[in-house]
Amino acid sequence: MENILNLKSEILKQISEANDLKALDEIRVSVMGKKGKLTELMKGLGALPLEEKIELGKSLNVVKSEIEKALETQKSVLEAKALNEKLANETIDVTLPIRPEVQGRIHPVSKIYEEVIAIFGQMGFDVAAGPDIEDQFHNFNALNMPENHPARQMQDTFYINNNPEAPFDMDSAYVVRTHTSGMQIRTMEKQQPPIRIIAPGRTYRSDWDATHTPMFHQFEGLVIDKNITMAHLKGCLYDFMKAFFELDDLPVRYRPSYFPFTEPSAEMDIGCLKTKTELKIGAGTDWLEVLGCGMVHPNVLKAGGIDPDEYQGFAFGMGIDRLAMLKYGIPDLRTFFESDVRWMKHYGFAPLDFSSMTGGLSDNGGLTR
Ligand code: 2NL
Repeated sequence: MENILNLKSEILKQISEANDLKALDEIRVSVMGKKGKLTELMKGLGALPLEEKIELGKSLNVVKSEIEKALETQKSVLEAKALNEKLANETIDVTLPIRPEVQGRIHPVSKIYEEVIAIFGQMGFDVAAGPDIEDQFHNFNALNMPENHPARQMQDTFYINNNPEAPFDMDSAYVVRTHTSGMQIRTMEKQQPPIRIIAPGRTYRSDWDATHTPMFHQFEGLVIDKNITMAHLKGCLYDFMKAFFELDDLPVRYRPSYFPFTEPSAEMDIGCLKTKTELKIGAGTDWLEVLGCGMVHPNVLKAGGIDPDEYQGFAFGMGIDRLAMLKYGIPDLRTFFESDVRWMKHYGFAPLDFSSMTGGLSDNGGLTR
């Protein structure tokens, strides 16, 4: 009996001295756990004579509930203490500035891509989509470029070996598209006029210098209806150039040219001033070639399933990368695709700054480029 009372006061002392919840739980286990001191004593009761068993059992139960109560009390004391410590230490200074987020940048090509779509979207053009890997009909034949056409030669076009098991067959091979025209042919196949689309996307040619990369971006446009003329072509492209370069008064001229898929064909120049170090668009006496265009060749209409005696239209094509180089004064095209973050920091645009005709095409959300 004496022992039990000693043990009790010893345990109660330990409990009151426990500093944290972990220590308290260790005490609980050492007393009430499977091999705990009190548990062992309870187990020992079985071996005692009845009288003693009853008396000792009673006292042990009293001691046990006292200890349980003490554990419970100390537990809430320690929990309150832990919470108070947390509240005291973990203060939040709401006046601190937010941590700087790592912010991505919009690539100049993506920026121009959006701008071009915004301008032509405003003029009522749809945006076509199509595969990067084309069959030769959609990339060449339908565009009035027969089998022996020089542009089909291996040195310009990337041919795809469809079947590595068989010897390479140039005639049936697929190509990675050398222009986006295949999309326009596919649109004609699906849809009768009126057609008013632009076809932007990646294009591929085997070429590598300061103004040529093997992958580059292009957009082409196609307008077909019953009475579309060269006057529509001129008005449409003039409006586009003024919107794109954000100039109300932009000198333009059209020079006769040749493309297999248009007749007549022309190249469009815009007025500019070229100095040794600078290119200023919209002023001066120099000319800069910006795109190719023309009236769609009857053979191309036929290949797309459109009757050239009933319909006619114009088409144009230009390089998106070249436009970006011109608009932002970036000298080497190869740097566009090197994925250098320093380059992106310098030439890239603030994210979430979408190009729109109302919001300002080249507005940069108040952030520097
Ligand atoms: C250039 C010239 C051009 C076209 C592309 C075209 C497409 C169809 C029918 C007729 Cl489906 N023409 N595209 C027409 C004229 C010029 O591109 O210098 N591109 C970078």
